[in-house]
Amino acid sequence: MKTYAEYLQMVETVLSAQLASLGQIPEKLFETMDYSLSAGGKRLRPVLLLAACDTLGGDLSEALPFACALEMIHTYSLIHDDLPAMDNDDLRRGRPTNHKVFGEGMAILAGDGLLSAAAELMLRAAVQMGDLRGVRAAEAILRRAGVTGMVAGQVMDVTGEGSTPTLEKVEYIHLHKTADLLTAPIEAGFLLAGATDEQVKAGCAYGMHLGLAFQMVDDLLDVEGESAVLGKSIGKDAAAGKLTWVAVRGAEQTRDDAKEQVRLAVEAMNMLPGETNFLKTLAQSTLNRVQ
Ligand code: GRG
Repeated sequence: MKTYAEYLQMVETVLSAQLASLGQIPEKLFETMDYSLSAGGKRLRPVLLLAACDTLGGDLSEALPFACALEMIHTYSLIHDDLPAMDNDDLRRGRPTNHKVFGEGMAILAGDGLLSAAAELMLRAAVQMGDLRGVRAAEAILRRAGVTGMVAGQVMDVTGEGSTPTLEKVEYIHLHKTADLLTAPIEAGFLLAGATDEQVKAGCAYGMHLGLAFQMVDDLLDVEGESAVLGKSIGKDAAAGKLTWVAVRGAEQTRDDAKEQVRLAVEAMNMLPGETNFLKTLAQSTLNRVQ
């Protein structure tokens, strides 16, 4: 197993090059996509994918294109979420948002481009692998990013704005908008490593609990965090009447709920062979994150 910084470095080194490897991308389109893609961020999803694959003894060079593709999908979702028609944000990853720099039309196209590039990269890698592991990993990532996953969660987030917050609605948003895209790397990383169905199931349970905890802490940071450290605006959820965990449960209970989700994530990892300490520690660190 490697450290977080080492997995992150593996991703940073090839991320823009993976995009460029698709061929003759119009210069303006590449610049717009790469502006957000290379802006940093924690790279949590690709790091999770590499670590999950490593945990079960998989081949990291096979997993790398899938890790990059997942970060492209995450970046597209941030670009589209920041648009005036959605969250209308000016600041992301410490930089002006994509549409502020390139205009709304190009920001929409950059998101479209990143999503389709991700699918193309994963399927190209799957063809090269020549067995079904890559296809299954691509399917898992696209499913969790898609119309029963992140997009479904975002729809509830957008349409629920201003409505009465209920636990049922907020749980649906957290599970799909956030937890699905944090489960995707574990599911895909395990599939690439040739995991059994039972192992994939335990990995998905870990991802779901980690994702719920991550979003609970995100909701807390929107109330209590620092914009300069987070690299994005804060205080917007309550102002926009967003359905958040804090709105339903209050800050104190949200902290306890997040702790419980982390406990369940760690418990799910206990059922697995291999060096699971990295994933356990990462789940625990979610509770203290300030970014
Ligand atoms: C546009 C279909 C569509 C979905 C958008 C990403 C998203 C869904 C909404 C952004 C707002 C939000 C709070 C999403 C929940 C997931 C989340 C906390 C995203 C931010 O992820 P980080 O903290 O960001 O991993 P970095 O910049 O570190 O990658």
